[in-house]
This record gives sequence, structure tokens and C-alpha cells, in this order.
Amino acid sequence: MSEPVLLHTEEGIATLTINRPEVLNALNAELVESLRRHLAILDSDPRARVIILTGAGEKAFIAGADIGAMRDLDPLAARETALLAQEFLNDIERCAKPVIAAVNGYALGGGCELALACDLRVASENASFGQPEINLGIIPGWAGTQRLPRLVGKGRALEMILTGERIDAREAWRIGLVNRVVAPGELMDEARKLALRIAEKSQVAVRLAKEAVINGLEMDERRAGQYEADLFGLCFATRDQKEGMTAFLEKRKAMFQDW
Ligand code: CO8
Repeated sequence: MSEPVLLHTEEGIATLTINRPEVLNALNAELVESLRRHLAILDSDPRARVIILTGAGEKAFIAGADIGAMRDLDPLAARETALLAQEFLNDIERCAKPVIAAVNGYALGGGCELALACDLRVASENASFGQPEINLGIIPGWAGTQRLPRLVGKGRALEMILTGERIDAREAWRIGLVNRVVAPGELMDEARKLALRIAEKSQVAVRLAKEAVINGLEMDERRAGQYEADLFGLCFATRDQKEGMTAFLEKRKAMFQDW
């Protein structure tokens, strides 16, 4: 049996590929568990500075949760499954490393929600996004009702959630759901280029910047500003802050050492 998730690490970039192309990478419990294990390891692996998540095959990033495995769940089991998956998506959001979704096709239901939990999204022109749960008689269960409106606004999110209709990559870019759209053949190159640009920064600053944004969004603005100031102050305890500013003043490239 093939591995449900493939890992490839090169030049500080770890790429996780969801590998069930025969069912358009639909997520089942085994796959989620495997993704969660890989992510936990990468979170503390110094060789991985940025993580890219993508789907195997030409057609799909992830076509959602496995409908076959979901159909006969009782309400409590469905709730439990949703909560477990949400915990996993929270792990992605709270991962110390930036996580980029390279969306290579359908990103539907749980697949769209997984992409939403990533920090950045790069899509190929043939990608599409949707929350089709309403067509199955359910609602999103992996926090799509929360992350989607925060990213694209209430009206656009409700339109996607209530109609269940897909939007293409260009429309996803127009409404701010993805950061950039590229030709299918260039998707992984573009995601890697973006990852490498982040990987060359001080990883302490990268981590603190991510924390300021992710945690700050859960606070009121005033408290979030104070929190940012705390983390800003913390940067001045690092060698990389001295190096970054000295390098600027000496008109040379900074040599960051991640501490
Ligand atoms: N689950 C299981 N199998 C799937 C899924 C899925 N989500 N998506 C596709 N497949 C399978 C198909 O059954 C088919 O298998 P087979 O070859 O054995 O018939 C194979 O993948 C290829 O798919 P299609 O033949 O349908 O390919 P098309 O190109 O005709 O269509 C689509 C592609 C449009 C993506 C179509 O497959 C589709 O609509 N898929 C379902 C999309 C969907 O509704 N996703 C949302 C699922 S619900 C969800 O994600 C909720 C998350 C929260 C859950 C909370 C926990 C309880």
C-alpha cells in the first residue's frame, strides 16, 4: 500500500504531499493522523524552515473529507471527528514554521478548510475552491465557517457556504482567498521560491511575526498591539536583530543565525 503522505525535504523546505489521488486525496482518519504526525516532527526539526502542503496528481489538492467514511457516523462521532480535525488544523496554524498550501486542483470542503488553516496559499490556474457541504445536507465542520469569513469577509463566505458553489483560482485571488495564481506547471516552483524567500530570514523573527498575527487576531486590537510590542521587544534580545541592523548600516547582506 502506498504511503498516505509523502515527505521531501530540500534546502530547508519540507514538502508534504497528500497521496490518495485515486479518490482525489479525500481525507480519511489515517491520512489526517499521518499528516498530524509529520507536522509534529517538522515543527521541531531544524532542517525544516518552511513547510509546503500539496496534493498528489493533477486534479486535486483535497476533494474534502472522505464521504464514504462519514455517511454512517452518529452525531456524537461526527462531532468528535470534526473536533479532532479542527485540532489538527489548529496545529497547522500554530506550527512554529510558516506553512504554504500549494493548491494544485480541487480544494473542497475539508480541503478548502485545510488550505485556509495554512499561512499562505499559492494556487495553480486549474485550482478551484468550495464548501460544498450544504449539498450533502451538512455544514462545514473543520472551522470553515470561522476562517473563511475572517479571510474573505462575511458576504463572500456565506455565498460560498450557502450555495456550495465552487470558485476558480482567479476569483479566489480576487477575493483574497489565495496569495497568487500561477500556471499549473509552475506551481511547485513558485511555492518553493516563496518558501525560500522566507527561509532566508531570521527564523526567530519569522516565528514571532507569525505568532503576532495568529494570536493577535484572537485579541482585541489594543491588547494585540501590546502583545506585538512585547514580541517586538523580544526581537532585541536576539543576535539576528543586531546582525540585521548592522548589516543594513554596513551595506551588506545580513547573515542570520536564528538566535
Ligand atoms: N470522498 C470520497 N471519495 C471522493 C471524494 C470525497 N470527498 N471526492 C471524490 N471522491 C472519489 C469519487 O467517488 C471517485 O471515486 P471512484 O473513481 O471510485 O468513483 C473519484 O474520487 C474521482 O471522483 P469523480 O469521479 O467524482 O471525479 P469528477 O472529476 O467527476 O468530480 C469532484 C470531481 C467535483 C471533486 C467530485 O468528485 C466531488 O464533488 N467530490 C466531492 C466533493 C465534496 O463534496 N467535498 C466535501 C466533502 S464534506 C467535507 O469535506 C466536510 C469536512 C468536515 C467534516 C467533519 C467531520 C464529520
